[in-house]
Amino acid sequence: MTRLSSLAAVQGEALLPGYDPSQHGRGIVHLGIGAFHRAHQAAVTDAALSADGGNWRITGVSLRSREVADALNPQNGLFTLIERGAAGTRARVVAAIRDVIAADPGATLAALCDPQVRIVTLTVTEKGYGIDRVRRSPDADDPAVKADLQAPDAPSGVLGLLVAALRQRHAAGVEPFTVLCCDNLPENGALLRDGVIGFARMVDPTLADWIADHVAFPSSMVDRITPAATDTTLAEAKRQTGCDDLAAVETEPFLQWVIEDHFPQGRPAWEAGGAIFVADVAPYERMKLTMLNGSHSMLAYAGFLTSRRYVRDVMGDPVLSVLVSRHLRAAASVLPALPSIDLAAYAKALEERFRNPAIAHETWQIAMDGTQKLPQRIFQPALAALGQGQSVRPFALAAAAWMRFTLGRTDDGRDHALRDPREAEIRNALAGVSRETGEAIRDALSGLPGLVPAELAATPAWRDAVAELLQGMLDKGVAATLQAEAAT
Ligand code: CS2
Repeated sequence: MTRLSSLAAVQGEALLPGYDPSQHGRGIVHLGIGAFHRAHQAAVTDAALSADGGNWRITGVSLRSREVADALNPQNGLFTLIERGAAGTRARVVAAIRDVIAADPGATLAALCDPQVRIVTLTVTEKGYGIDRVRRSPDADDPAVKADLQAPDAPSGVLGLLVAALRQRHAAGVEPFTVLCCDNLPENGALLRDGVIGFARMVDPTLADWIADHVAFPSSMVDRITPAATDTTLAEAKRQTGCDDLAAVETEPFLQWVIEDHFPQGRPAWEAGGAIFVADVAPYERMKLTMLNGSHSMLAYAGFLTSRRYVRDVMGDPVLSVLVSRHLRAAASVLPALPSIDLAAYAKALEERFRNPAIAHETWQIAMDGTQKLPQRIFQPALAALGQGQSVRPFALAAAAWMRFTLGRTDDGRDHALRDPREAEIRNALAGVSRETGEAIRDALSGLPGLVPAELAATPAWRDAVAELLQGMLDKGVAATLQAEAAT
């Protein structure tokens, strides 16, 4: 069978882009080209190119692995995007990606310095930035940050690459690009700005001032549930295009992208693909992190430990689904009211999305990187609940489930990997701690620097709820603890 590599080769029901890709130059470099980017920013950029044209095609970058480049480059960047909902499946071929650079810092830096590139977007995951989020500065312990500070002219990490590219552009009199963070971090643009300026200050203070004055870092909230592709994804792509497509992605029909409209060098007409432009993204970001991602993390740990492989299985379980609803209510109640958003309706829509029978989203996928996710998803909302005199128990349940997860064994005795960048620290913290004592485990994990806010860790209502729930999970098992909790 033919490999998907030109739009002319497509035979099937998949929709095609409304433009000729060869007529459009590149305007964007994207760092972190995984499935999420393809289902989200690439799809929206494709719609913008169809509606409004422009030289906005994307060079994708994988900082480490070759996998995506090996799949996409032989396909001239084309891939099939499969949207699966309860009502059916739709596919379209996306042509917004021009090429992919894999594990090649020199080529990445050259692309970032191209004067045609006016926007750099990023989805490198929470841990990928090398920013200490408590100090809001480059994390001196991060290996890439360390190496790049030693050799700032030959960088390979995110901060080092952005700073080196901005320096070269400045020296050559080329306008800087706009940096658009698309990771699930609160006020993600401002955080990345602090990281980039902090890094620049360590290597070239004048450059740091220039970046502060001239480079835009709009924040954005991104949302689309995108499981890792499987053989079923590739088989569906073949059915829809008549071609072999090794880079196909499947996702849900829903998509949200809320962006601060601050693009001094211009931007694609992303609104054509459904993006919403606002003056301040923070309330949207907080809503999504607290409600969607917070309940996701809770259900991922609770579900994984009780052998629920997919999110839809969790939602099909009467006990767990009650706890998801409870979590969503608790999360909504710590949020400020947003004009034009009904939080109860948002919660209902989220439950519907989690229930999507056509999406196989693994709880284990969401469970990874807990130390990077829980601060904004669980601990900050718990602090807000305390401040408002509300119960912290739903958040304590999520924290206890994560702590139980760090022990590396499910309720039915299967071992699992933690997949967390702080895994070694977690193991050290737990070494010598009794695996039978909730309080001891709670204290060991709460002591990881920068993880649980000190004020929360010191509050008796929080401490007691976490220890009690964790103790229940250790004594009676996770399932019985969840059942008792759902009955309260
Ligand atoms: C998930 C997110 O893996 C996770 O941690 O909570 O990737 C989630 O699916 C997306 O943020 C949805 O937009």
